[in-house]
Amino acid sequence: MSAATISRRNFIQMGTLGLAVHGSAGSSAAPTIEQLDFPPILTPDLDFYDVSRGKPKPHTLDPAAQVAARLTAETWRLEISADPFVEAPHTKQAASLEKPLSLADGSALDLPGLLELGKKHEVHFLKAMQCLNISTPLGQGLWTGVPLREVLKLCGKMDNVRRIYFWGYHNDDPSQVFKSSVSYTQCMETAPGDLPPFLAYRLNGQPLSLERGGPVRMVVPWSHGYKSIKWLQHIFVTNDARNNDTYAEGNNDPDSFLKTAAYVDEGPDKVAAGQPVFLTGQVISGLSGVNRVEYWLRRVEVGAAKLADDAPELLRGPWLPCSLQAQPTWSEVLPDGIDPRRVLGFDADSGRPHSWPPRYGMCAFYAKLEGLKPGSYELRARSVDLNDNAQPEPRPAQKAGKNAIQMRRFEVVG
Ligand SMILES: Nc1nc2c(c(=O)[nH]1)N[C@H]1C(S)=C(S)[C@@H](COP(=O)(O)O)O[C@H]1N2
Ligand SMILES: [Mo]
Repeated sequence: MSAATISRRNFIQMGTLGLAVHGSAGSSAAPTIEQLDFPPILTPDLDFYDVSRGKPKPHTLDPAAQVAARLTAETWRLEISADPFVEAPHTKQAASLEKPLSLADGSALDLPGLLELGKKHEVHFLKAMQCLNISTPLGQGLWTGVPLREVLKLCGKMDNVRRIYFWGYHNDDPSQVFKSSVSYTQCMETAPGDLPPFLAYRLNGQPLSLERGGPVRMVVPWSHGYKSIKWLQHIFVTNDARNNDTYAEGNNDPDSFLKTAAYVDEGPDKVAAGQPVFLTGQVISGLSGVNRVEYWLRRVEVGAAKLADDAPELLRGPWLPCSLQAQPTWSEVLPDGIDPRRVLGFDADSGRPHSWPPRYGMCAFYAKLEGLKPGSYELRARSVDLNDNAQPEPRPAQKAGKNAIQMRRFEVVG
């Protein structure tokens, strides 16, 4: 990255997810708002920050091993089976499927079969991928696939099904299974204009890479990343109504929705007096939407202790408004052949999202601070949702999703 970069992240992907300023390295001219170069609305497939458990990672397998693991477009198969589990008092009858899909009898679904379903039922959805336990968004993509309920209908009549589990390739080692689930209702019924869980086979208009969970990955639009199982190979219906997602083992809330939250980019430690300071970051629209993003600048002594998110001083502010990145021209941003009017969460007439940023999506925010006197400062940003809850409210429990107020320190030198 050039020396003119004014903001960057810890991640390797900082070139695409972070924010940079155009200009020649070493130039002493202060950057302007027009020079802020926001990360792309659609993160390129291979630029997502990767969160993958287990070994070996599918994308490190050699071509023959990828074929053996059924991780290529030609060899991919999906099995769907029913859980025989019964246990009094909550599960008296076992789940059943009229026509399970199995490798053994040759009925497992292949990719052409899934794409055929797509001709009738295909959905497109713009989603920010955000890990419940990582305090930086992983990327945002335009995901294309088939609703889970349409795939389950291939199995005929289902009885006594209360949850649907799914997991992917795990090197045949049961201890490596990373599984997640949705309830029967979440799978089968979606409010008009709302978003069903779906089996994604394209990202940003291209086949999903193996790195990103291809050939086929689950996408659960409203949730953190742990529901969006990569390298999908198994669906398992059960009458055990409890949520036994692998992620629940880490004390995480396995029913959590994405949280509305502002995430702050890093910036320079020192700024020359007289130069403006830019605050930039990304704001994710969770279940409760985004009303606005605000910042608070606090003058501090060097080495001052960190303030709690509910410290009276912090709540008092003053919190001042940030600007949101302008909405793009969607026909220019979306992949060829994808009509914005057909993207879920977008208006069928105007082709613009029902909100900005779109629900479960994200956009950049920024503020320009000028005239700061020499000294040490802390700069914080927070979102305020459509219910008027300022971050980290209404869900300050971080195991329901990381949304602590983020802070950057810097020094203005005279
Ligand atoms: N099979 C499988 N799917 C998985 C995971 C995994 O470890 N294995 N990690 C999950 C978690 S916790 C997150 S946050 C997202 C990250 O998605 P990404 O790597 O595409 O950014 O993938 C999810 N899907
Ligand atoms: Mo995650």
